[in-house]
Amino acid sequence: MSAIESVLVENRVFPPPEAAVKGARISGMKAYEALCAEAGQDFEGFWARLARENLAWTKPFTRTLDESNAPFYKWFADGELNASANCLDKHLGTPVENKDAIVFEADDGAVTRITYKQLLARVSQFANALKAQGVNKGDRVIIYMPMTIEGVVAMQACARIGATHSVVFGGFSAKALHERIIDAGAVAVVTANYQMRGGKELPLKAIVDEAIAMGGCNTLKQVLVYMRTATACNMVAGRDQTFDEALEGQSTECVPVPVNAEHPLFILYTSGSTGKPKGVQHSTAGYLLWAKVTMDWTFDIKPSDVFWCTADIGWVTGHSYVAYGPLAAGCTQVVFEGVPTYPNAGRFWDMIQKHKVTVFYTAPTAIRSLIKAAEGDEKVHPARYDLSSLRILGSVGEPINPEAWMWYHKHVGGERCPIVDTFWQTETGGHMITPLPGATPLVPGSCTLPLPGIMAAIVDEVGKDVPNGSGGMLVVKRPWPSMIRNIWGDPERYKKSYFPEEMGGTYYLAGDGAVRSEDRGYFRITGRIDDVLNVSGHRLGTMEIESALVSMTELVAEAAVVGRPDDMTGEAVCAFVVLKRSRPTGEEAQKIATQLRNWVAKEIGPIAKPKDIRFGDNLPKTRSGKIMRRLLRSIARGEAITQDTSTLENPAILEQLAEKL
Ligand code: 6R9
Repeated sequence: MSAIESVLVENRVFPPPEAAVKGARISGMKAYEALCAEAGQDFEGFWARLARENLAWTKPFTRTLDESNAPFYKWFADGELNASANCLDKHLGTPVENKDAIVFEADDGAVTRITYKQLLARVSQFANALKAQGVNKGDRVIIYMPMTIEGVVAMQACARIGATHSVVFGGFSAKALHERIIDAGAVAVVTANYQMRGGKELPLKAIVDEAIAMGGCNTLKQVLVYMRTATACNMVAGRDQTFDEALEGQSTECVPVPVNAEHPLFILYTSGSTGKPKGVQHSTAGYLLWAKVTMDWTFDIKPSDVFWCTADIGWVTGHSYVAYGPLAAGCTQVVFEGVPTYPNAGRFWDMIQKHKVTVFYTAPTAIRSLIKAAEGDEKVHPARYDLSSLRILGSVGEPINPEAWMWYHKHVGGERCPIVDTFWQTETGGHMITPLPGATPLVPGSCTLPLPGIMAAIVDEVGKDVPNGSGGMLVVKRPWPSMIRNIWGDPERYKKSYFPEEMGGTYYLAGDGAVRSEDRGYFRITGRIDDVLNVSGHRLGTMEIESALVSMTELVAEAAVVGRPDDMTGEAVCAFVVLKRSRPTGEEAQKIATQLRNWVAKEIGPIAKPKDIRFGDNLPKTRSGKIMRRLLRSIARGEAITQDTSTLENPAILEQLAEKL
């Protein structure tokens, strides 16, 4: 049975264990329903209450929601605050100040701890260093860092002085970095000499140099380099400084700069359905509010918790649930530099045991690969570790198939930990649809119900609700504080991408298909409805990969990229390629495929490498020259073509493309 089929017939229900309900911040479905009712009756009052209770304001807001220029919504717009002060300073003088904020485990297993008070000093000192480099409120700073305490420090330091950060995932290529430096108009890049992953030392600074050498980074003045390893790297005099040089003589005190609630805290680039990545712009107050509240609600965070989110700070999950949420919530969190399979596939279980992790949040793709490893080698099976500290498990990034859910529940959670399958996106800032650990009965493979205040629905093309049991498009009918505010520098694209006119222009369109169950009204995400793939929880635009392939101008004439289901990575990238030379076969085809894969890795990053590559003399096209992608999707899945091919100009091509390398 395929994953999708088994979800359709899923009828197992797991009510929250009594121990999870008792003492939960949202205890029982009645408590959840009461919050939903509060939001339903007085929408603005509900959000205003949360914003007053959960954030420290230097200037209180008087107006909650401004819809006068929809869909450019403003929240708490006349209020002022500082995000870093809300994560660090607010704990001063409380029992939190001397507890560990971060327990950092390096790739090689070395552990470093830092208390809230020490972290505040580090962030303040780095903020002063940024100021000394001429970085001002409103400036953009690119952060291209490994998973380290320093990565979090850099983000918090930007927030402290009101600079807008844009973190670029350390696995992205020089070209991707170059594009983001220019689009954001960054004044500084914060990076490291190298990063350590799976025992290997991988360059970062060299990639920054390569990106800058591509030219056009006219706004960029400074590069700050964290020396993660002892290996020297190229330093450009007058432009580059090590952290030690930049921090030298800087005070460990820095008054946080109050910013307007709507001030852009960060820009994070993500794939859309066209070739150019979208710079998703987030606010300060609304964003931070939801990062904090979802820590409390979804993860039921208590002062005694040890929270571990395995996401990299290069993704939105690493923003909301590493760099901001856990600190705003005042818990201890684990930050991990390495990979789940080094030195062996028991690494996660070993770390949970060692650090007594209580709330663990990871991605289905990691779970699936660890299941496979555990089935092949009993030594890395979670049963070999003491995971009794765990009380809540989380999943994010892609749909979790019920088989993986059941394994996670049984072997990691010991059948006692609720699993929160959190649906959300870069654009939503924080969780949208998710179970609550002390309230929601769980159904494997379903993200269940929207959080209070999130007016999610499933509609047809014109925005009309579809009945439960029928598939449609996932929308959010009312704005919410942590929503995307703009696409950096492209308000038209913001409107066009997310607020379709046909639906009235104010519904937020998530870009995912979904269906609600007939019995409980539970949401299940069925996958993207646009040309975006989800590979191992990472969003990739098919157009981005196509443009990377055709930019190999010597070799490639034309390329079309589609996705197909994959047991391990959720979806896999399949590229259909027409070369400028004759169609290769056999060993030669293999060689060219490798060349193309390496090129894509260089242009975008290794995560975008096509798994399947097929060569054709041409692509299936209509008489008007349009590529028929639905046919390519069937071929990629290895399905027989049942669609109407009468408009196809060159039907013979289908057989050729169906040939595997
Ligand atoms: C947080 C994050 C967003 C896309 C989203 C959807 C998929 C995320 C999911 C899920 C099913 C879940 N997605 N969580 N699908 N169940 N629990 O992943 O952000 O990288 O922007 O990806 O991921 O397709 O639209 P982002």
